[in-house]
Amino acid sequence: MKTALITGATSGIGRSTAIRFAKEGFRIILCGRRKERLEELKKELSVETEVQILNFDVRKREDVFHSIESLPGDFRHIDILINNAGNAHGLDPIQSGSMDDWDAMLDINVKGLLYVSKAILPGMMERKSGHIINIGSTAGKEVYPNGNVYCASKHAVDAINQGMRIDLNGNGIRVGAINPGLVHTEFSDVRFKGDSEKAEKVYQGFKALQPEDIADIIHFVVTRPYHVNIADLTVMPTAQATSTIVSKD
Ligand code: NDP
Ligand code: 8X3
Repeated sequence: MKTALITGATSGIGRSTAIRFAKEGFRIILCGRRKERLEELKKELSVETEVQILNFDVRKREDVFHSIESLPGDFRHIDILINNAGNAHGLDPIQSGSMDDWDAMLDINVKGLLYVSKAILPGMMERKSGHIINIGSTAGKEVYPNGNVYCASKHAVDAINQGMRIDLNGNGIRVGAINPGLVHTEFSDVRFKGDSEKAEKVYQGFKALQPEDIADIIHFVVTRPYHVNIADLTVMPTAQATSTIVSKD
């Protein structure tokens, strides 16, 4: 039975991936800050598989390491790491952007991903096997108006994904990124700080990707034969051509 650790499992893409992995018989470690949601999901998925929860903020280095070191028995042998935790905070021109938003995006999307990877890599190196999937974004492939620092954080994920693959080459560890376009999750609620009307508008007038669509792709990627590494995959709704070109009713 393979063990997968999923960051950002309380919502959206991470939650759907956990549900899909449980159905497919993976042992799962659910991570996130919202403890109640983790406990609820653990209860739901424990019917199908073995589940552990780790309640930490990816920004807090020591908590990341303590949490991962606290894992019991078979859960310590992590085969698959889904680096998914992250969000956009704000959608403002650079000249009026909030520095707190900038800190949040760089600390969570970039440094948080690095801390979690650093805590898990020694085990993968020792076993000479493992699979790391970094959730990037189309925002890591192009820059759109007012996306500035979020786009920078996802361009960093793109660079880290390539860097990891280069540096880990020869160690039997697969590294790849999945870069989604518009996915209907809590992403825009977070970006617009709870303004649900604004958030819902983002997904109106076209069929956005659903978190289950990304979970399906993640499942496909991790179930390829071991010599096959999907290095970089971009997926958009059919209605989307670029970050700014979306065909709406
Ligand atoms: P959601 O807001 O639905 O989920 C975000 C998840 O990240 C939550 O589980 C949240 O958990 C977790 N998270 C956020 N901050 C922290 C933190 N400081 N420490 C630990 N966990 C944290 O959004 P999505 O599912 O859409 O986003 C998941 C990933 O997909 C992100 O990296 C995002 O950038 C990326 N993405 C999303 C797209 C979209 O259109 N939705 C498109 C392209 C990429 P909690 O708050 O409980 O800690
Ligand atoms: C999320 C997609 O277009 O809002 O990464 O940046 S977008």
